[in-house]
Amino acid sequence: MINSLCSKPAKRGDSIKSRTPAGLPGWGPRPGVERSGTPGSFVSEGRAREVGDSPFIISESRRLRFRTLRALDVHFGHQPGVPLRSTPGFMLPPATRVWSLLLMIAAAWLFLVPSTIANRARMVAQRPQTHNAGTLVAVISRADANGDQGNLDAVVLVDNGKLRQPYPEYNEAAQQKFAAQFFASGQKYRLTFGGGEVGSATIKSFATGCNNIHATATVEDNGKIPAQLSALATNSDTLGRKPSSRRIPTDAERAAINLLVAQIYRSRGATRAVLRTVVTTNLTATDLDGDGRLELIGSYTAESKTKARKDLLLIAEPDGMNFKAALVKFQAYKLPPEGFDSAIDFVDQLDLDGDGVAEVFVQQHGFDAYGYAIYKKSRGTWRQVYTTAGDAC
Ligand SMILES: [Ca+2]
Ligand SMILES: [Ca+2]
Repeated sequence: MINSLCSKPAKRGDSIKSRTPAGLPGWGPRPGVERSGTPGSFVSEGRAREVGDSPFIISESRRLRFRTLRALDVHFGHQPGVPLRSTPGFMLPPATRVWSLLLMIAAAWLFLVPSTIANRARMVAQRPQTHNAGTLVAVISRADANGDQGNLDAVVLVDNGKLRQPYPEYNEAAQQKFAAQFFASGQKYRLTFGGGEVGSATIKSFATGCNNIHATATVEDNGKIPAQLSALATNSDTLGRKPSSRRIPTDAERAAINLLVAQIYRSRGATRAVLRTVVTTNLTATDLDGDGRLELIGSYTAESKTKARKDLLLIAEPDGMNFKAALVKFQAYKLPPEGFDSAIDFVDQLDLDGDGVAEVFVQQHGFDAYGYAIYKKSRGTWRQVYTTAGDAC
C-alpha cells in the first residue's frame, strides 16, 4: 500500500522537528530554488559521470564487434583444433599462396560486409519505437491538491543507460523542437512512484515558463500519488516495471534515523542550540535495491539566529536493527539576504540503467530558480551523476 510520505508532526520531546514539505512546483520558478550551483555550499561532488559507465552495459558497437569476430571465424573456414599455419603440408608456391590469400580476403569481404550490414539493420529494426524519439523521464507535480491536472518538467533522456540533457539550455528553438516531439497534445506517459507504475498522464499542452518549457497533463493515478508529492513520468515501456515501494516511515524507523541525523550534525560542529533547530522537511521509506528492506531518504535543515544554514540530504540503509548513512550531502552556508536556501529534497526513485538499484531524483533549491539532480549507487558509493535546470527567472 502506498502512503503519503510527508513527515508526521514530531512527538513532544523529539530533538528533531518535522514539518510538512512545501508543495513541489512543476511550473516556473519557486522561491528558494536555483538553476545551477549552490551559493555557499562547501560540499564538493565528484565530476558528473554518465550512468553508461557501468561495466554491465554492453554498447551496440561492442556487440557488433563481437558478431564480426564470430563472422570472421566462420567465413575463413577455420576448422576447430586445426591451426591453419601449422597444418602439415601447407607449403604452396609463393605466387599460389599470394593468390590464395587474396581470394580468401575477397571471399571474407563478400560474406562479411552484407552480414554486418544485415546485423546492424536488424538491430535498428528491433529497437522499441520510443528509442528513436528517446526515452524521457520527467518530474510530474500536481497543479492543485484536489484536481487531476499535473505539470511536467522534462528532466533526462535515457539512451542505452546513458543520461542526456533533453535539450541545450537557453536554446528556444531546441526547446520548441523537443516540445513538438515529446509534449504534443494527447501524448501518453506512464507514471511511476516508488520505482513502480501507478497510473498515466496525458499531455494537454506546453508553454514556456521563465526560461524553460513545461507541459500540463491530465493525471490518472488511482489516488496513489499524494497531492503534495511529485512522481515521475516516462514514455518508456520498460522502466519502472517492478512493484512500487514507497511509504511513511514507522515510528521505530523515525527514531533510528533521528539518532543518526543528530550524530551527523554533531560530527560537523553543530552545537546543541543548532541541533534544536533541525527540521525534517521530508522523510521517505523506499526500497532502492529491491532486497525487500526499505532504505530511508531524508532532507533536513537547521538555521541559527545569524542565518547560518546547515542542510542535509541523507540516504540511510538498513544495518541490523538500525540504519547506516550511505549518502551524506551536508551543506553549510550563510542564507543570502533574499532568503533563498540551497536545500535538497527527495523527489522519487527509478532504476534508469537496469542494474537493479534505483537512481534517486532530487530537487535542488537555489537563487530564484530550481534544478534537478540524479544520484546513482556505483561500486557501493552514492554519487551525483546528473544535473539539469528546472527553471530560473
Ligand atoms: Ca533495500
Ligand atoms: Ca540503476
